[in-house]
Amino acid sequence: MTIVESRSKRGDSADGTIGGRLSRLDGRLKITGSAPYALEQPIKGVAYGVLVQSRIAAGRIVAIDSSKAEAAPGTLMVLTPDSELHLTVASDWYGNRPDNQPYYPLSRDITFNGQAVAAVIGETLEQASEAARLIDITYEEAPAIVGFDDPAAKEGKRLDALTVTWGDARSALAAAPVRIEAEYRTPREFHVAIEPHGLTAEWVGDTLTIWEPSQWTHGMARTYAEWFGLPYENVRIISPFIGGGFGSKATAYAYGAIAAAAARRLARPVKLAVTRPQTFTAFGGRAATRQTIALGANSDGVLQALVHSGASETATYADFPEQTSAATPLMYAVENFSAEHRLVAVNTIVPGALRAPGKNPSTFGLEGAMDELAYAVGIDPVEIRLRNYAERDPQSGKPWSTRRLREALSAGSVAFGWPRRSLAPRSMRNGRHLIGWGVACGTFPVLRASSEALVRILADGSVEVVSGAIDMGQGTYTILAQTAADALGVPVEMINVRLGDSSLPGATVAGGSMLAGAITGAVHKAASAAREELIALALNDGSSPFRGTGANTLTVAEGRMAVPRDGGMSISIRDLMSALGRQSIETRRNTLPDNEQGPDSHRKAWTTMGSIRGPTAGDYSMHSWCAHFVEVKVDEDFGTIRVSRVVSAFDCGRIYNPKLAESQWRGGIIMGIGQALLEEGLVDHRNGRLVNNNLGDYLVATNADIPEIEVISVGIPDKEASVLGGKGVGEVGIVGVAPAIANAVFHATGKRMRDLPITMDKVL
Ligand code: MCN
Ligand code: MOS
Repeated sequence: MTIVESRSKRGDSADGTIGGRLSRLDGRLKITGSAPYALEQPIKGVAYGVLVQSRIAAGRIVAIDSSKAEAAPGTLMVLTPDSELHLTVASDWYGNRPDNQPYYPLSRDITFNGQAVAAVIGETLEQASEAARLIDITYEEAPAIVGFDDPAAKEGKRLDALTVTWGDARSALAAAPVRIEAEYRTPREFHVAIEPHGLTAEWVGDTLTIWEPSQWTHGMARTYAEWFGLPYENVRIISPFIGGGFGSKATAYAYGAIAAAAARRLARPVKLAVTRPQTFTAFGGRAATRQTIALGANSDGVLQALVHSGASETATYADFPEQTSAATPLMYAVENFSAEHRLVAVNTIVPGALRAPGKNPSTFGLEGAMDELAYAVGIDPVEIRLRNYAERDPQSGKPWSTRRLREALSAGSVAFGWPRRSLAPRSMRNGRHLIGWGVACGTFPVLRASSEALVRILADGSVEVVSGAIDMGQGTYTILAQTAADALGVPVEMINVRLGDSSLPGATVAGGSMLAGAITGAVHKAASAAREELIALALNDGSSPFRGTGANTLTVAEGRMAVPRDGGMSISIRDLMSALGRQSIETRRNTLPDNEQGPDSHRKAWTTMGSIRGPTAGDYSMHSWCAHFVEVKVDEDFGTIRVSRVVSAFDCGRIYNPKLAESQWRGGIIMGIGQALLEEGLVDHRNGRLVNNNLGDYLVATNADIPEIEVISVGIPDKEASVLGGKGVGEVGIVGVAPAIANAVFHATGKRMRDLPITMDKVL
């Protein structure tokens, strides 16, 4: 899909270059309904698949009778656990793969309520849905562990890789003059992207085309290829537009294997739309967490010890740690430290990554505990964070690449008016409303990955930027047009960006807030190389009009090449291409230098997460940082809580497009407000079923819940973090919002909120 749109009319001359406030190039297409989403692709001859999910949480299917479904009008095929689909287990995220292990996306063994147990393919969606209802399944139910508070749940296994210690935390804690200790909890949370999941799968011979919303076309193509035993090149994932993913669209799931297997059997394209209720169990949301944090400090609030132990829920059949200790070792200087994380197996689908996995629940504990410490010693909560400021990474000992958290605290404090705050809880009010002001910090690591981009200068002077990377709303189309315009010296209107197709050059996942840094780097390098090539041709080619000028250097600006002197010759790139007789100039570059791409083949580098470089892979420790300042109004009679003001300051390095970055931060903050006050997956204790599996009962923040949100950038270019100096933006905004709100509710009411969401019953 090529996007050509006019730029925003802000009159800002820097609009189309890096750092300009260019509006989203895909914005008009999306809001006018002209952006084709995966399931809207008109595929000829498509049949409709409907997924049937288990109604028990643990046990076995003892009988499955699909005769009525098979006989129903329009039924083309019924798949059950007894259908042999001939699939093989694919690699995990990191590229590890067991040898020749068969993969059964449908199974008689049930480990969670909502597990895929059958599918019907019909001529129409209505017929398939009706037939799906007619499948008779007899279960033999086994006792289920419905959550980690279930008496049957175990303490869980400790993950050695997540155990961090230095100094002697327990003795230092015992000796500390001031000690606080508390448990913090977060419930199951879900992505609820507005575009639900699903796909259309079509086979032509042994090539497979999949239209499916994807945060990672290359990674998902690899999975499908491995499931079906195909060469990687034989699978194509097409995903030009995505209605939000938040971590849920980075992986191919069982329903995808089922739809593609059905399409192969039927020799007909199959579309399978996951229904809204099914999106709560067809893939995993954020795991429930609990964590205990003990802080030891002196009477000035200077930390002496931190002891942290956390746990998260996982499935019985696979592990996904929602790492409560993800932020704890990073935020504050402390000489004695210990943290561990346990995984508790319960009957759920394996949880997954949801915006800022780990960092998000981790800061809910730590930033709440720091607030509790501030009150225990009678120090302002901003001041206590400055007193314990980590001047270098306490865990790795490496210097920060850039860490402007002090600047974030100070800019946020000034903009919010924090100095006017009175320390005591319940000391600020407005009529019936108790007013509370809270602060909390957040962080997210800089991850770096190999990604390629192709830049093509065409005969008409326009430029194509091509990559298999995706845009799910975060702004990739737009920032890549800006990056190419900047590097080439071509107006942004002349740039066409093509994304969202695994047959295009390889790119890493739009995840871990790493895509913008990775792919702007590749585009910048490729566009700069294209510009150099064009200049070299203009200087050296026999048919170049610049041959007679005697120039030994040329400039490119606003789509024209010129001799850099007053009155020097200047011609448009289009005329130059024509004079040179060139149809195109094409360059392809990788964002990582050759020596940092690791031993893996390029393909492996962008189809797995195995070669991603973590925040301390080099000489520095690299992270984004933020500080949130929040005001809440709590109705003393009713216990209702409104977030009435938010000011947040961010250090995300250089910002490629402030308009889009601000929108990313606000989006994260809005999700954080929902997380703090509304979101909670509720499990029926009788059958392990998620009861609020719809947008009416699983509450997320709406416009009416959201106040004015002021966001401030305090970042400076970080040359270690990425080619252009930016750090991650997409996830850090949600990190620290919930604890800032909980801290504000304490300030308003005097009650500690350690268990999300903060509902009125907890406040009264
Ligand atoms: N940006 C910038 N300057 C920087 C870095 C980023 O201006 N230094 C802006 C750009 O507009 C860029 C965007 O922020 O497109 C996000 O960049 P980045 O932080 O690199 O994140 P990714 O591109 O890797 O996007 C993934 C990230 C994640 S992991 C989740 S989860 C998330 C998020 O983005 N899901 C989103 N933001 C989302 N936004 C929307 N609308 N929908 C989702 O599902
Ligand atoms: Mo984001 S949870 O890494 O897709």
